[in-house]
Amino acid sequence: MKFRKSLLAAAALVFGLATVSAQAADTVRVGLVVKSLGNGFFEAARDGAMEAAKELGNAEVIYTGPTSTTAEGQIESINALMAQHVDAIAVSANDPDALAPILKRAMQRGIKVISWDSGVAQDARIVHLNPSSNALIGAMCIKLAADVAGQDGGKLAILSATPTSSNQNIWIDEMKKVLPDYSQLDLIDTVYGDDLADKSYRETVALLKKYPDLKVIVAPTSVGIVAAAQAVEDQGQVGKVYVTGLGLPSELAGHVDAGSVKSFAIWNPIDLGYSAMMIAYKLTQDPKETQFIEVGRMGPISFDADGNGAMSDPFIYDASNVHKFAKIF
Ligand code: RAM
Repeated sequence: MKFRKSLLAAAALVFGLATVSAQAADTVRVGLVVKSLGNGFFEAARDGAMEAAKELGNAEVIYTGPTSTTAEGQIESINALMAQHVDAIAVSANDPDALAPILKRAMQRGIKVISWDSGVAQDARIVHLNPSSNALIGAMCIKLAADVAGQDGGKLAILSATPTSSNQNIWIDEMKKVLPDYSQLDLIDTVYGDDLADKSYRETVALLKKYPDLKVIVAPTSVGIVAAAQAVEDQGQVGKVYVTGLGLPSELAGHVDAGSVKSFAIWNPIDLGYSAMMIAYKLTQDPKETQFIEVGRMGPISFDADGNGAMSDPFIYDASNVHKFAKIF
């Protein structure tokens, strides 16, 4: 920031640019790197980050990411942000390890790096913001599956995002921890749709063909859950196979109406983007405060010794409330 400020001051002197204000140079620029562009979940998070920037007054969000959910694409986005001399980077990672070298380089250059939603290796960021307690998210997904499967239970499959998404992998581990408490549920497969609508759809159709007695698909991804619901409807399996997991009310209301989804969960993605932006900004102002960060309207968020913090609890949506929340995110 200081370097940019002196460069701008020099430019003002040399070229007589009296209008280059100190305020513009003081703007804190935060690169918000998402798993991929075109994902409604991240677009809602972007809106929250922009709200935080407005509230802060001297902050700017640079929303970026690859068109597909690859680590390579994210490395390109991060390189571009470094070339723009941003002050902070807040990333939801497609791969915790592949991004580590470039993020460490960014930190060596003074850029404050955090991860949010999907974490990176601990030494490649200052803190990581989980949307909620990972154990709670995993337990909630299985509880929703058990509820919809009823007393008789049945076969369960998981449709995840990419195999290297740290958030989905942690949630799946948490699901497996509670599954022994649900003897009526039988986890028979885990497949990956890579947070691509068409691949998630194809993987679901393949699951339906491979396991004719499948009862529930748990998709802990907002892209996967929509594709799975659509596939169940298109294959004429409504009422026989149910889809649950994590998704956006705005993208699932129609599928709740269609009956392929009875209930699902999510935290507020607008709040998550807002919080990530606030935390990244605060670290540029007070880099030593990494344990207890004031996050505007969300209140304080505390981070443990490993730098992990959680925002808030997920909320459950069903026919009674999905249309109301569909107007928000
Ligand atoms: C997708 C992404 C994101 C996840 C949500 C629930 O949009 O995989 O990382 O948090 O689903």
